[in-house]
Order: sequence, then structure tokens, then C-alpha cells
Amino acid sequence: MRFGDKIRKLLGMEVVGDDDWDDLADLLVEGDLGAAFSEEVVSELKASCARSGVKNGDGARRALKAMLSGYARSVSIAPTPGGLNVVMLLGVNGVGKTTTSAKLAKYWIDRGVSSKAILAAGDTFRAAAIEQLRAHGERLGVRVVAQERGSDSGAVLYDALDSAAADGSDLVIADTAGRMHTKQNLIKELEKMDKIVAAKADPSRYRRLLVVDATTGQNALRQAEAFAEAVRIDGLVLTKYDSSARGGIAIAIAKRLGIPTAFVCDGERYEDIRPFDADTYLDEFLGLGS
Ligand SMILES: Nc1nc2c(ncn2[C@@H]2O[C@H](COP(=O)(O)OP(=O)(O)OP(=O)(O)O)[C@@H](O)[C@H]2O)c(=O)[nH]1
Ligand SMILES: [Mg+2]
Repeated sequence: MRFGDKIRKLLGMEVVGDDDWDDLADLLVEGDLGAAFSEEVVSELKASCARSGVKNGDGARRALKAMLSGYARSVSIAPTPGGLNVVMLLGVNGVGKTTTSAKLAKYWIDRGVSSKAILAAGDTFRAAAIEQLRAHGERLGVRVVAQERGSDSGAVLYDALDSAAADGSDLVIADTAGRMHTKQNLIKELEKMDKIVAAKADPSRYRRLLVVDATTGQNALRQAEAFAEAVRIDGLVLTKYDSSARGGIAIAIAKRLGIPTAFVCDGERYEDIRPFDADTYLDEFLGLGS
């Protein structure tokens, strides 16, 4: 059952009772809102329903949507014309960085937002990473800038930016490695990569996206905390939304860290990416809408 359907089923009654509020808090925890936040939201909701005389589940869901709207944040991330744009994808192992790099290249090329893009193979660590990106590049007709495995990822990004400037590309999408080292290492390496790109890129055309896997729950919040400590994160990409569709983690991360969500991915095909729309997302989360 989809998460929204569970909420709809739970709040299907004419009169919401005390036990129902407790069950709702539990369900919001299951939806990845986090324990403390779920309690907070439900007690606020209960009070607000009492004040406004809302007794039934439907009304409660609508009031809940209004409340969560205050926390869910979206951001529109897109290359802007007139210069070279750089989008760097960050995130831990296996969340979908490489796949999302390719999806984004196609997304922006298909919409005419980019006329010439480069995929930069910043993951120089994992054995098959460069090949994986090359395969995407071939399928999409997008040039891939890579060096050999084990080379410095900062140098690859540097190269890609030079190369883009030389051939008139308007967009570099940088894939990066996802190994989770110690936090100190991670921070150091991120800072270094970020510095290299920031020194060459126009700050208004440089965006860092953190990719998080919607199926990993509260772990994603800890990942976001670690990455945000090292570099400014401009937006989230929520992947694997197809297999869980709980997705409350996007609200939890927005509330804790103020990071908005830019894109949602719900499948493995190139087309399975869409801009994050808070209203639609909340309808899905709460089982409102169709
Ligand atoms: N169902 C589903 N699968 C996805 C989605 N995004 C990525 N995947 C799959 O998740 C797996 C990992 O994706 P990658 O793009 O290789 O992830 P990564 O973050 O680059 O992984 P590393 O380079 O190992 O850190 C692949 O099998 C993808 O097809 C998504 O939105 N939905
Ligand atoms: Mg990868």
C-alpha cells in the first residue's frame, strides 16, 4: 500500500479520537518525518483541529497538509543562459548520483535549457564508475570528460570546466564518488572539490545537489547534516521515491537544515525525474488528491 493510502485509511473516520492521534504520530514516523517532529506535528494538529472545530479525518488531513506546507520547501534548479553552468551531484554510496547525472543532462537538453552539456566523471574511485558514466554519455550523445581510475577528482572537474569553456558547452554535470569515509575525510574532500569548482565557476551558475535515497529514512537526514557541514547544499534530489513513496524525509531535512528539494526520481529510466512540487508531494504523502 502506498504511504498516502495508509494515511487516508487511518484518517477515514468521522470523529478522530485520542488513539487515532497516537496512530497518526506513529504513521508519520513510519513516513520518515522523525519521532520528535511527528509528535510535535500531531499535538499541534490536534490543538488546531480542536480550535477550529474540525472533528473528521478528512478535515484533519487537510489541516495537516496546511501545517506541513509551512515546512516543505522546493527550489527550482536549472541552468541559466549566457554562461557555463555547473551542477555537482553529491551523496553517499548507491543513492543514485550517476543515474541522476544522466537524467538531468537529458532533462535539460530535451527542454532546450542546455544545448551542449558535458558529464564529468568525478567518481574516480569506484571501478566501474567511469564506464557507467561513459555508457550514459554514449546513449544520450553527451560528451564525457574523464581521467583514469584513481586520479584526483578535483583535477577531473577542473579539466571538465576548462574543456567546457573551450568548446562552448553551457553545462557541466559533475558526478562524484559516494564512498562514505570518516566524516572528517568526507568534509575535507568535499571542501576541496567545491573550492576547485567555485574558483572557476560563476557563483550564480554553480549548484550543488545532494542526492538522497527515499528508502533510507532518517539516515538521509544524517547524511544531509554531514554534507551540509562541508559545503553549501542548494537542493536535494530525492531518488527511489517509486519504491517507498514515503518521502517525509524531504520535509524533515527542510525543517532541520533548511535545504529545499529540487527534483524527485521515481524509477530507473531517464524519464523518471520531475521537479519537486511541494503541493503535489504533500497530496501524495497524505493521500489527498486522486
Ligand atoms: N527504482 C529506482 N532506482 C534508482 C533510482 N535512481 C537510481 N536508481 C538505481 O539505483 C542504483 C544505484 O544508482 P547509481 O546512479 O549507480 O548510484 P550512485 O549514487 O552513483 O552509486 P555509487 O557511484 O556507487 O556511489 C542503480 O541500480 C540505479 O538504477 C530511482 O529513482 N528509482
Ligand atoms: Mg555513481
